[in-house]
Amino acid sequence: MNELLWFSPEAEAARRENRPLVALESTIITHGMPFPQNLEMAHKVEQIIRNHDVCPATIAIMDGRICIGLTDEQLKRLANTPDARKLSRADLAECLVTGQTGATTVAATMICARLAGIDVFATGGIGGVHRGGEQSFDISADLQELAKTRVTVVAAGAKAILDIPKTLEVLETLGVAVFAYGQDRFPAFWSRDSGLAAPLRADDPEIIAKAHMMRGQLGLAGGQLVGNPVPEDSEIPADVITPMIEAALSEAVAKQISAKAVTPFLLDRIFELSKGASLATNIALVENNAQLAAKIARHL
Ligand code: PSU
Ligand code: MN
Repeated sequence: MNELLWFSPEAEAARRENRPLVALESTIITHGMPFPQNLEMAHKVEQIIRNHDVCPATIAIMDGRICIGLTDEQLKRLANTPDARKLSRADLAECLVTGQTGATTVAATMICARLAGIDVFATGGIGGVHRGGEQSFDISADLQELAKTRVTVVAAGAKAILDIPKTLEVLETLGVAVFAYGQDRFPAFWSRDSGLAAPLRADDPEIIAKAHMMRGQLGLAGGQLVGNPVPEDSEIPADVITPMIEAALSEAVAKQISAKAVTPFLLDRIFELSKGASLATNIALVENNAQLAAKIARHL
């Protein structure tokens, strides 16, 4: 395993000094945002975590190894690799063996964070049950991973491109702890309110950290999902974003987009349809999630 896991100098130093780390995913960089905003976002989010005296560790597969933390050069290279693989549990091993460059989704980032002993992970939004999932069976492997791997994931909820009620039902079935942070309702990525009650509410990062450790003590597999609402001044009202989501979804059906391509296609179309407004919100909420993840990590 030591040969497979590569720690950036910064992450290595944090480990040696027993300082907390927060994992960050890389699919958001390669498949979630256009260049150069993706690189700017990645740098900014890492800096936010450092400002809390916590070490950021962006995770990706490069040069046949699992990189826990990326140097500036590696981050730049990844943000400029448009054909990087989008990796989940199913294809992580094959990518390592073939030596390709791979970006990790929520699921793959959780696996790698666990291997590296990192408990907290910040991202934008998680994958979930797609609309029409009862027909297509398109359910993100992120949900299964939350059931299996003990990492606390801070996200702004699930996007309304998904079926949020079904996503919450599946998470409940799988025994995943799902919190809303600071409010009763589960957030919906661009908007603060999905209209659905969150199963759990947390107002204090320390409780989230303690619940994470208690799951470990109880021997419960699986992690926690913390839905952190986007800051009010960056929110896109539901009535503005909904028609764009509907348009993107119809296009995806017409073009018969399937499997791994669905989420990147929808994100890209909504970015275009909103003339970039969706991206500004996306960046603001990832920054907000990085703050909360750093606070949770400090309590662990
Ligand atoms: N949702 C977002 N932004 C993202 C993703 C999801 O709002 O960038 C990415 C994450 O990496 C997530 C993945 O783990 O898409 C889910 O893909 P799929 O739906 O194919 O499982
Ligand atoms: Mn899918």
